[in-house]
Amino acid sequence: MSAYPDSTRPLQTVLVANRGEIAVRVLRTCHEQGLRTVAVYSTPDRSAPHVRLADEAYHIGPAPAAESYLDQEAILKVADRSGADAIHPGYGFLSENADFAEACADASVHFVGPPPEAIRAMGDKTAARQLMEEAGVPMAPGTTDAVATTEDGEEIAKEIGYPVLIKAAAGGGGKGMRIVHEPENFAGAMDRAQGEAESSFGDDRVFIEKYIEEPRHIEFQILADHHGNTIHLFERECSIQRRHQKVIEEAPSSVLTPEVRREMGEAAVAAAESCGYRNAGTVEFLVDKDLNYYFMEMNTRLQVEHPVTEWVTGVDLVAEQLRVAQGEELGYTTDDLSIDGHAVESRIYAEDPASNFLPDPGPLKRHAAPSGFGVRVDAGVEEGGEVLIHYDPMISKLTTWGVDREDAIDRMIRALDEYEVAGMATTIPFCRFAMQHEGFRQGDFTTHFVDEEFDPDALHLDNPDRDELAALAATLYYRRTQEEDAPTIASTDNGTKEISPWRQRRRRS
Ligand code: MV4
Repeated sequence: MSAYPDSTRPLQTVLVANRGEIAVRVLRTCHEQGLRTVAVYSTPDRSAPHVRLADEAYHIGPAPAAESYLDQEAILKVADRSGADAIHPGYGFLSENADFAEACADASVHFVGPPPEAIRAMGDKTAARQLMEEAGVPMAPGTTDAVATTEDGEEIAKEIGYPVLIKAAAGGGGKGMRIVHEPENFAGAMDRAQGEAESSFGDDRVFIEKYIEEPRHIEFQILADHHGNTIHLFERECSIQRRHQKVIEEAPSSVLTPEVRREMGEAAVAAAESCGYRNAGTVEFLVDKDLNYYFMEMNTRLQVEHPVTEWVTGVDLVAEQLRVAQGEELGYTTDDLSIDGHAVESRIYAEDPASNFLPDPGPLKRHAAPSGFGVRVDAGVEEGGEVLIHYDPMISKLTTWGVDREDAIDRMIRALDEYEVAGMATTIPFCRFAMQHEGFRQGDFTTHFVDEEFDPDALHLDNPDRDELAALAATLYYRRTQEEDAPTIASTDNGTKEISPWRQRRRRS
């Protein structure tokens, strides 16, 4: 039996059960609220930014997450020793672990997240589809139960009409998914989907949905308190991703009309209410070109891309999570909020976009992040630190705000140009590519953008480092060949200054 902590007692000490940028982000709001903070860390994270930022820090184990950031007992022991009355799980790690949320309750510590029952319901995608059906939330045609046999599956696929998608009931984030275009491929695909589901989740149940061909991924931010108030904070557009890893997000979506936004927002609130949701969460939809929308899944955590929502609503989502956790009422509705301007996020990963986004972790020799009006950087590593191979290779999230979408994108390009990283390849060139891509700038793209539009060769054409490399090469050449042949960079015969052709390249016409 879970003994929920007294939700009317104000929080005093928050343990952040995470690392990297999200731990830093949560700690910052805690400190603004006057809360005492406790960090936990693995051996290679001993001098990481989140450790130094917290009031206290406790070692919980070696590098492997299973022996540190996923070690429930070790984390609960720290909560006990440090007197923490709440645990913020961030995203990833234990954030969507219903057993951990329950263990927190048993230890009379607030889990800053939804009740275990809501995590469980949304973690099982067939259970989620059943709840959505009852709540009247639109879904792609398909089954609300696991498919029992291949024959049943073939029957259902025929009814729905091809192409169909076979998904793992215990899945999410794209694991164990198979697209089937032709009836003769169904049996084999179902077999492989079940095998992958079994080996990934220890649960071979699969279900079937109509495959939506060229969708956009649009998700709604939810907040729910313990007094029956559930609201949404509008949407984020997250279609620019590769292999189910988002790279660029924005708020609001440039395709939703006010009417569709209101309708989808109401559907998202109904989805959250259907599972007794509390705290911050996200309802994901697929949206087709005619703006039909279909429930995809609900993420029962604070999301990586939450800053774009914070930019356009002015709401600190972590502060709201903490307020709700200590039993306060939200005190406002969606109607009290409005969308102010536009925000874009570029995820800066230690990955090489020229080599199929291969992770490139290691020491961060230089890290000079951009700043200035409308620029926010949430970084989890710093210069002199290291992007560790054991965890997610994200260096930072760069978000920009603008009065409108074009303004936010132009500011993003400026910020990407200022961003200096040395020691590893990063996704900065990819993000610049996207920001300058005509289709992206027009808002004309789907989840297939990276696969269909991104050509790694295009990176070399517009890399500001190229200016510096060219200047360096010219200087070296000049020194070696001596005097006579001095290259004439950025000057003309009559001595008047001219903009270097390298710089001109970067200017958008
Ligand atoms: C879909 C779909 C098309 N039709 N469902 C991907 C992750 C998992 N959450 C579900 N996913 C999808 N479900 C139907 N009925 C296409 C995807 C999908 C996708 C969705 C959002 C963003 C990127 C994606 C990339 C590939 C597939």
